Amino acid sequence: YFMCTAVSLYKLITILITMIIEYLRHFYGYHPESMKMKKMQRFFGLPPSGELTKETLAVMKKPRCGLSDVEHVGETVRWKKRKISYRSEIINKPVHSYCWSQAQINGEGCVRKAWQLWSNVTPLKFHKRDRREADIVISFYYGDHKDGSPFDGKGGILAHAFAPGHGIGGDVHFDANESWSFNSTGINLFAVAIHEFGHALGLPHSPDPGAIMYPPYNFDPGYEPQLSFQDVKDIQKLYGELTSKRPPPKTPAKCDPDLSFDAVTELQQEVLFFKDRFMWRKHPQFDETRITLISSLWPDTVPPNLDAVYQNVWENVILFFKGKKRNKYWVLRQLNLEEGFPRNLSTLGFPSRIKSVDAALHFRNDRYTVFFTGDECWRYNEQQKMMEGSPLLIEQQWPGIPTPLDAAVFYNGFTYLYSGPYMHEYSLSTGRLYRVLRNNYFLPCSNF
Ligand SMILES: [Ca+2]
Ligand SMILES: [Ca+2]
Ligand SMILES: [Ca+2]
Ligand SMILES: [Zn+2]
Ligand SMILES: [Zn+2]
Repeated sequence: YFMCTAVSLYKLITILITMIIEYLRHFYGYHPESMKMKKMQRFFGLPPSGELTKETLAVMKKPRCGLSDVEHVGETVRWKKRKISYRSEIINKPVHSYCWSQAQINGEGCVRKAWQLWSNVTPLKFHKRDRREADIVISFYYGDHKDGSPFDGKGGILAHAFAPGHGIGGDVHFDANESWSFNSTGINLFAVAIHEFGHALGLPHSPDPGAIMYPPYNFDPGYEPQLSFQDVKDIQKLYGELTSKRPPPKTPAKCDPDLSFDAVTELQQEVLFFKDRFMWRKHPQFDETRITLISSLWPDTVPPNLDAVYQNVWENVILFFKGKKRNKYWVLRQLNLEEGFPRNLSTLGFPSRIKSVDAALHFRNDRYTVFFTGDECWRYNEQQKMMEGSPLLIEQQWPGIPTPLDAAVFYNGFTYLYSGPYMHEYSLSTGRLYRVLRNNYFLPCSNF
């Protein structure tokens, strides 16, 4: 009897201790790491699960700027003058130093060109000094270079810069171990220079994925690096305005009442909304949706300004369409492009008059896909890999939708067809139109 009591007492105490620990863990930290992770996931437009998912790891491993993104401490400092000098000091002469001598970009060195982007929109003037002391010293360094932030060899951190100030203030360091280039073969020096120069002028990182001050490296061969609307706004706050001839590109906003989508698709449990170079990811477990770059999930393989996207669950692939001039489609398994792609649209069985598709709707259970082109829709049999019969009129299937469509998706047991700033909700079985909603219905309007 005594033994029995002792055992249950012991058990009881163990249970109590476990409960206390759980309680403490719940309220304090346990999760300082996971909180940090969530913060980071939010910053990069990932579902904020707080867990180190494969995708989170991929984002963390992306080449990037060495300055911290999430915590920006202290006041912003700026240069208290308009004429700023710089000097390019190429210690150890990395092979890539040809940037400085060769006139690669618009007949100028890429450094000069990068400064120009900032001086185009502010009253700032930058001039190069070869010998005398300069405000901003630009150098290439290998590994530890005695400023407390050693470089990490090829990949990872690409560069860092110091906020305006004396001495090392304003200086810009590039990791000499990177394979710097002017195109997309290595790391594009021009793109990184514009970003680092922003720091040298006092700008922190921006959570706007369209901004040059967004921390991960995201050079897109089809998109010439330039300041975004947000970059211009931020730098002008520090130094004042200078009206530029060309308005800077604005990152699409989900609160914009005129917002339309290029494409919408399901992907596992998520719904992805594509627009230009960007996308929003709607995860059923999280209310928050943040904008992110398409290239943050599918690096380099998927082009911007897509026509249509759908996931084929049976074959575990996702298909991207982009037409008019290119008239192609891409098939990705996991995050990798399948061999032989992109392929011509006609290989799916479209007649030659069809140069592009407006939207695609994949019927998972019946294993076919409907493609929308103008006021017609085509039924593609995914099992037999062939187009079924001739096209039908969209209005016969889904009455009330203005054509051409922008996008189409199944979600929560409904069919959603997008046209302009509106989304049309249809019954899955009868095809009856239930509601006409704003495009951001699934992307609650809050900042980003
Ligand atoms: Ca590096
Ligand atoms: Ca300096
Ligand atoms: Ca479209
Ligand atoms: Zn940075
Ligand atoms: Zn350094």
